[in-house]
Amino acid sequence: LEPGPKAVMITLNGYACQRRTPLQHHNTVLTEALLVLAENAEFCEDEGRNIAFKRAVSVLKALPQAVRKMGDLQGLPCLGEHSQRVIKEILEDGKSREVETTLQSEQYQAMKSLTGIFGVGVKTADRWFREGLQQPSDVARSGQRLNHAQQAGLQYYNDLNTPVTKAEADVISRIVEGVVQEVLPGAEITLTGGFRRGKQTGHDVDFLISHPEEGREEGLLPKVVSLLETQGLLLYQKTTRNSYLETKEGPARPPSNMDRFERCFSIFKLERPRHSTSPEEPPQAACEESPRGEDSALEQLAGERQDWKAVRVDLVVTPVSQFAFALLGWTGSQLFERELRRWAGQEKNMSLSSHALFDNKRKQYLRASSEEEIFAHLGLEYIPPCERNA
Ligand code: DGT
Ligand code: MG
Repeated sequence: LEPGPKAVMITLNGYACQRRTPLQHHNTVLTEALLVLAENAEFCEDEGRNIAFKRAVSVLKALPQAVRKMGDLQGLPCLGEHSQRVIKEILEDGKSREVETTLQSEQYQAMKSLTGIFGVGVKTADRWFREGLQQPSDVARSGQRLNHAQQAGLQYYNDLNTPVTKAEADVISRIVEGVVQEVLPGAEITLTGGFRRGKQTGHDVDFLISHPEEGREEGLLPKVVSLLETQGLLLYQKTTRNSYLETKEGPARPPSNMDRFERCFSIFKLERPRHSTSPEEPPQAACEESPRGEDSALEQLAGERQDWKAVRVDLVVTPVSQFAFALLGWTGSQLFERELRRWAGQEKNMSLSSHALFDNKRKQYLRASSEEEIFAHLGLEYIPPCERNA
């Protein structure tokens, strides 16, 4: 009897921060479907279900090959009954009824459009939806009271929903670098977020700003922002002050998602390179097809196609003693971060934030000047940024 092809059982660790998750993977049909359900759970404020689907997705992303049959999933962590049901249906029928229904539902579509407005979260979007608003143009017409962020979000809706390219991120890097050097020579900027993980596009551009001498970074951000404003480079900005404090007892509150760095949420006004003369990758290709091009009211809202593009930029200032933690915390992915904190708490009795790592048993902070040291403190194998795409 000929031996059949040997079944190779893949084993994966239970926490995403113990796994290598590349940007490109073999199961996009499955992950895209499950992400719709994750997103829908988020819209319904069902966090448990949202995370469960995202964990399932991250396991599929880490697989070295495409899933072809349910047996391929044997022994894998984080694949709950619901996710398995969806996967089974897609493997058998090519699609999932639940996913199709979700994609077509009025609520899902409205929530997706409305939460796509910068400054609008699930709670606001849900209230608007229940008031009968379904898209940004409805909001504009309805005379809702909007805060400054939301006004900017509406005004630049099309641009802010067009992916930012790596080429655009590089142009912004040079602008930020120049301004930061002018304000404080010797200060350093680092591109973080998805671009540091190797993504070619993103929804925003994230930077850390620091100075090799502790304390020199204080007071830097308002000056940087004001210089950017003077140069007409900002369409919107909101700066929050640093509110981080260390105590002997450890982090004052359980580490939350929001960190306490001095930080500027902004919208840059980025010149579009001219077609013929620019050596840059022209962003036009990405902009031609607006994701909501059918909405003419919005086209008017955004005005004529300008020779600039609105781009979301986050500037975060960190003292050099916290730099490694900030770098790890801002590189993402979001799920990778969440899993790191869960690992620290559940497996190591430690509290990890973008500022520090605290050992709850020994009641002491564990210092680190590189990401490698933080992984070592946590007893984890080092995972480079390009493999943190969980
Ligand atoms: P993108 O921009 O769509 O390509 O995706 P990312 O991965 O760059 O995600 P983004 O820009 O939302 O955030 C970058 C990482 O920074 C993400 O993994 C989570 C983290 N992050 C975002 N906002 C905060 C925050 O307020 N506090 C902390 N500690 N981390 C944050
Ligand atoms: Mg980002």
